Amino acid sequence: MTKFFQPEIETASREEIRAIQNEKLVKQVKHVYENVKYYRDLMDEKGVTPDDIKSVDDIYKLPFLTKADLREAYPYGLLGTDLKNCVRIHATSGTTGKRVVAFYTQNDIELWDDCCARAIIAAGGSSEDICQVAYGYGLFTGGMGLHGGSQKVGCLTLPMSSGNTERQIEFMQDLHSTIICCTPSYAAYIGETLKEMGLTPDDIDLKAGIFGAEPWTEEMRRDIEKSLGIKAYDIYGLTESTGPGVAFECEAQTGMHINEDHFYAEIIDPETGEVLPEGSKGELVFTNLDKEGFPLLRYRTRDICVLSTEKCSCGRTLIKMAKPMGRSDDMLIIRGVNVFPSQIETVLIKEGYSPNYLIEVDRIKNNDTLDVYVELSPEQFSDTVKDISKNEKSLADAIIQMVGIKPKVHLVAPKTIKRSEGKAVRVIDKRKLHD
Ligand code: DLL
Repeated sequence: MTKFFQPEIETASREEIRAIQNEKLVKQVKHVYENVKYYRDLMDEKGVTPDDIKSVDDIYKLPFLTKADLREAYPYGLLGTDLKNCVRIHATSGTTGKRVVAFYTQNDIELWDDCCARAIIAAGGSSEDICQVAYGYGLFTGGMGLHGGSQKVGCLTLPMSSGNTERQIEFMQDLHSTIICCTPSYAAYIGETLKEMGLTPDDIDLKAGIFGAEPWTEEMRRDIEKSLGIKAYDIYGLTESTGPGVAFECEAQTGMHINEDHFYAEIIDPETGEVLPEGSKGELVFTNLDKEGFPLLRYRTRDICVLSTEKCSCGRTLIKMAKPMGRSDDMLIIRGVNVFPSQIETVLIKEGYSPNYLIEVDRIKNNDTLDVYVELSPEQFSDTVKDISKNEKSLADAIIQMVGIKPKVHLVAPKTIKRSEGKAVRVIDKRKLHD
């Protein structure tokens, strides 16, 4: 079985990768300077010219782009080529403000498909596989991205999109799907539905899942692997950079290899913007090295993670990023303490609860409150009221240990928390309503 989709890149020496990046960056900066007025103005303001960028060592000289820039330049201000050369757009859902619209030329789509094909092969996929794509299709990049990768590998591709969960399982059984691609929260829901339909992992042929688009914990990974009888692989990406496939996990399951021939990654201090050395935790910044439609340079993702060039047992030399445990703007500050929803998820699953939960933050009489609603399984629900309140207390204690502040835990009846077919909504911050 082929282990790599493009071994010449995936296993190139670090020097070769660096040489490719240097060459592409110099070309891309020149191109952007000449063609994207918005970015040229930022460079002029900073007093940088394309001649100042001779290799990736000079990248720190370039200005950053932020989500605010994307909003200001919406929709065409950061376009890198004539609109007539573009063949597709994708967009973010725009729940946190104006949506981001990204443009793709035919070449951009080809390279994006390659990135997703690398991810599918790394998850053990081949042209023998039947790949069920249950990410949403449409403006969201998940469906079309994995779809393109799956076809490139030569898998039989099932463009299911998300939702209609029982039908997903019927197709899975009838067509013998071997790979599923969807968000981790939807994978958990599919696992739950499988059980409710009276089926077990032995009744389906899935062997691998490629899950991303939202933060998920190692505990959740184990839960999904068990409920579907598969190996679960992480995949990362963002609309601004292209979509899924910016980075992907291999069999080592210890972080995601970044497709460095297309995306140059940096970790910066989110406060000062200073580039941090390898191994430091900070904000991930990406430069599109060869994107034509939407060539963003030094885009601040707000995702917090760590990079590592440590040798990987899979043989790939591409740098690895750790699982991002949320965006800097997902971080809740409750009574002055930083809390990531993923920390609470880790505790819940470790304590034997389901990944169906909702965190509600509010401010009452100037005091922040933290309520965690956790759904019980039907077996857990049959406990007595006394047991349930004892369990609420012990779960609250476990959460204090992890995050340092006391929540009010509510163990609620099965099926009372809304299931996710795409990106799960884990937090309701009511304080924002009062502001
Ligand atoms: O979520 C692209 C995607 C689709 C990735 C399918 C993987 C699979 P956006 O909707 O623009 O694009 O959201 C991008 O989602 O900045 C991260 O905060 C988060 N994210 C994406 N993948 C992961 C992951 C798609 N594997 C934003 N782990 C990113 C944690 C992730 N967070």
